[in-house]
This record gives sequence, structure tokens and C-alpha cells, in this order.
Amino acid sequence: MIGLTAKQLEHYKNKGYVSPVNALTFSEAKEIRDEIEKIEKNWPSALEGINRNYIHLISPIFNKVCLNKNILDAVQSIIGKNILICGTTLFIKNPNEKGFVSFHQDAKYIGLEPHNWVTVWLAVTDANEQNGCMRMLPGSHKENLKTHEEKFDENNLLTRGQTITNVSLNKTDPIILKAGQISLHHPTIVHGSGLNHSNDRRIGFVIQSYIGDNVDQVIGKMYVQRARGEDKYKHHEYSKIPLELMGKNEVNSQNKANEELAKIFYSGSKKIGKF
Ligand SMILES: O=C(O)CCC(=O)C(=O)O
Repeated sequence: MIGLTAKQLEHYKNKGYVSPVNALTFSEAKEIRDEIEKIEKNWPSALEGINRNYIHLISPIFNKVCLNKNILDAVQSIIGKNILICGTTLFIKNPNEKGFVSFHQDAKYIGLEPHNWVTVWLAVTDANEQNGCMRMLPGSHKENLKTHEEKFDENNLLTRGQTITNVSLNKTDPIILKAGQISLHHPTIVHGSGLNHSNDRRIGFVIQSYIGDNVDQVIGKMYVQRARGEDKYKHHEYSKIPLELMGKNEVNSQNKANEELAKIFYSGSKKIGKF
């Protein structure tokens, strides 16, 4: 195992994220983009709304990405050798659309305890300041969970439009990635992203998240897959590994997982959002 260098790990511990980390080749990233565009063409609403989640259950290509050695080595450096995949999400910002992600902390609504987990954001296309890359507030992971206003803005790509207000953009670090590179971020770091002002799509495939086998789901139920090592705690039910793209069993298992996910995302919420 190679994993993160001592310097990268130090950066993660101090700032709450590490980026960029090389993971996939450009052509492997292109294969993912092609898979997304094939799904969009053949099953037009298959990636919409809540269905942007648990993508690795409907596509063998996405499933394979979650098991990529370079990604798992980096994850292992942070959470240890027993690694489960508990979810994936596509964050797509098309040109001429107004999608953005308000500043938030992932741990606020997700119910994964303890925080021995990490989120991997894989750049399927390049991500930069022009096309609305993520921005991290360095060091904010050392603080407690903050108050989030639930705004339900229709262009916000988060479930409730949950927003930490008064974050100064000039104090945040842009996460600039080439297609195939990843960033890794801590459950409590404050982060968000702005509009895509470019002429191409900005696509992130987010493994949200890789969890240690000691991590439980305290709000509801999540379906996991073993990525590496052992699962000594057996807190979760296992999902089926997809054998074909958008097969009946594959779609059923995604639907079942997303039904449970919606209960977690909207637990205690006065309203249900788009995702
Ligand atoms: O893709 C984005 O801009 C934001 C994604 C995000 O918030 C996350 O991966 O936790």
C-alpha cells in the first residue's frame, strides 16, 4: 500500500482536506463520463432527483471505481484498513444552469457515528474556479457542528439547501482537480461550491462516504459494500454488487437503498427537497 504521504496526511489533519491526489487515468475518468452520458441517453430520468444517489449499485463501472486501489490506499491512510462503502452521489453542474452547493458540513444530517469516515470527490471532468469547483474552509473540521439554515433553494444541489451563513469566500481554498484526480475531506469541514461559468459540464462522482467498520448509522439504515479488510462490527446490511448496467435487480437495489436514504436525509425536516 502506498497511500497518502506524511505531508498529505499532515495537511488533512491540519486543514481537514487533502487535494489533489492522483487516482484514475484520464481515460478511466472518460469511461465514467461516457457511462453517465449513456445512462442519461437511454434512461433519461435515471440520474435525476434521489436517483443521483447509490449510483454504484446500478453500474458495474461505478462499482469498480469505488474499489480503485489508489483511492482505497488514500482512504486507508485516514480511516484504517477496514473500509466499507456506504454511499455514492453524482454532483453534476451543467453549463447554463444555476446549480450551486451552499456551505455546509456533511456530518450535520448524515447520522454516521463516530466520525471515522472520509468523503472522496472524484473529478470526472476537470474542476476549477471557472466551473464551480468545491471550496473548503481550512481548519473548520476542528470546530463543532454549526447551525445550518434550511433554505430549500431550487438551485441548491443539497437536499435541504442547508446553509452555514457568513462564510468568507476569500478564506476558503479552491479544490482544483484534473479529471481522474480526487480530493478527500473530513466529515465536519465546512465546504461548498459556486456556479459553473464554463461551456462544459462539471461532474463530480462522490463516494460519500468510505466508513470504518466501527461506524454506525444512528438515524436510519444504510446499505454497505466491503471495500477492504474486515467488518468486525457488522452494523449494516449489505447491498448487492451490480452485474449489469441498469438491470432489474440493480435498479431494485438502488431504489431500496434510496428509500432508506431519504428517511435519513429528511429526518426531522419540515419539507422534502428534490434529492
Ligand atoms: O460537488 C460539489 O460541488 C459539492 C459536493 C459536496 O458537498 C460533497 O462532496 O460533500
